[in-house]
Amino acid sequence: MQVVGTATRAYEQVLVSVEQYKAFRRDGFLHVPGLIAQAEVAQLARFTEDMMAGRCSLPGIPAPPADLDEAERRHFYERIHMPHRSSELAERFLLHPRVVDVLEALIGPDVLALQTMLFFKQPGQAGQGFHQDSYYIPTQPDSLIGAWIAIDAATQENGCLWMTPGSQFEPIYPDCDGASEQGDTLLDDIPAIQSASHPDPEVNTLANIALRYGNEIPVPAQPGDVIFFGGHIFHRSHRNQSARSRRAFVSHYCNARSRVPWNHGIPYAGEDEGAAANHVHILARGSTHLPYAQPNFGTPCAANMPRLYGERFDDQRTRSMMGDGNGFMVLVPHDEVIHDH
Ligand SMILES: O=C(O)CCC(=O)C(=O)O
Repeated sequence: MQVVGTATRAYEQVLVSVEQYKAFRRDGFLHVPGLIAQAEVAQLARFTEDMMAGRCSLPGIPAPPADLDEAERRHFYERIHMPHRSSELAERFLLHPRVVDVLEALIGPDVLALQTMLFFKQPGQAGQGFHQDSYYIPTQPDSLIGAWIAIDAATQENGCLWMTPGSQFEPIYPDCDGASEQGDTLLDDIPAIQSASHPDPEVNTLANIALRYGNEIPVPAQPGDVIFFGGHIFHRSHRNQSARSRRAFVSHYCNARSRVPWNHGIPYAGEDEGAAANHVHILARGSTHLPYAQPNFGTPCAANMPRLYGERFDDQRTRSMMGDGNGFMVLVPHDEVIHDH
């Protein structure tokens, strides 16, 4: 396989093993230790400290009022949404090439970057009850995936993620409280749920379904670890019951050939006529027949460096991610595959 283009990647490309790919499909999530360098995680930590101290703010997001004491300031934010649209740093982490390398293997090769969230989760702050991310972010076909970057060490005590392996094969449960229009309503025997994400399992009725699995597991993580999880898996996190922060930077992506009728609740061109919002989301890797946006701050990605991260090949052959025979997931042209059936 020949990689073309004059520029070269300024980082060591991450190869995903076939075993990791299989684990993601089998369990519904994949924990990749140490994917992000400590120096880079420290930048995210500093950014959250600056926000909590009121030293930096983002457009549209109020800063902590000056009369708050330090403890109150630290609890002013629980999470902020879509920081990549106004922060160069957040855009850089959304399009982090090592994260996108893994996404390319798991849901690619074509990857569209949709969303970012910064969780502050200071001591005492709440967790997020059982939910499925595709309930909030529709993609058609549904190829949604989250990448959860640990900024602090996440433990059971300070509210790490908990996953329910196997539940990634569940449909998206529709609701009966109008919180989401998503959900599989055309299939029989899929009950409507109520109060998804509510931490109390008595209130959040998705818990009745999730807890039947009986195999929920904590996923502790170290700073720089990234947990990738599909849009259907049942997952949650508990309140931070420690004296330590549990911050995380979370991004969502889909295959760039999926239609995305979602812009974080913000209207977009053609929405009334049923158009999709792909044109406001950034092409991180590969190519697509659908529209896409450029990154606001020029972070290198397929949208602005197609020869390096986009098309990459001179020929027009169709390629998919497949095992290379040495145990790694790589882009393979279809006509090189030998079919024995
Ligand atoms: O970080 C957390 O506590 C919850 C994150 C989560 O559930 C999500 O991003 O879907």
